[in-house]
Amino acid sequence: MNTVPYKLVGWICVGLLIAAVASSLYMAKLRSTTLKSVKVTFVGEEELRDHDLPLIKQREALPDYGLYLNHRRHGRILLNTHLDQSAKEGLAWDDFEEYSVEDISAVRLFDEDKIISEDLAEVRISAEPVTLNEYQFEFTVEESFDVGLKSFWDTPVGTAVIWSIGIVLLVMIGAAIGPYLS
Ligand SMILES: [Ca+2]
Ligand SMILES: [Ca+2]
Repeated sequence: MNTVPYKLVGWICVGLLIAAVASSLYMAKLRSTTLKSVKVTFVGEEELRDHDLPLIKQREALPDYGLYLNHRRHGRILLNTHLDQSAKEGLAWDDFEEYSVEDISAVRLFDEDKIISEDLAEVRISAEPVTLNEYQFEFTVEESFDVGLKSFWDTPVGTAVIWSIGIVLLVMIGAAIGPYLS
């Protein structure tokens, strides 16, 4: 009974497995910065209004701010809208699924409207506050290894790595029981 090829296959598999797991851990670490909240403050003089009519529907005239996250692989993710609220004191969005900042290419602010919503500003996530078109964006991030790993495994390379781990494990099981079958 010649067991050498099985041993060799086994060691190659162990090497591949270590490489696959190590690359996953490394990539997950790189992608672990997670977006937790976005705060938008209107810093200009005159904030937009839905209408300028005096006396009637003054509350409804306040803007209706909404946010989109632009996900690199899944497209636009719409967050909730703050209906009829000024952003002069700052409005926060913090109740949404966690995403790696590596996956979010841009954040877009708009005013929701029944007919056509108006885009107000689109910025990239940054450590420092960003101001565009009189809106200041502040981002809060947190480190999350889980989110980084999920993000990496969601990429084509990450998916290939998961498949290779699965295949290697199958080959290892085959190599382990192979000698007993031959
Ligand atoms: Ca409104
Ligand atoms: Ca509106």
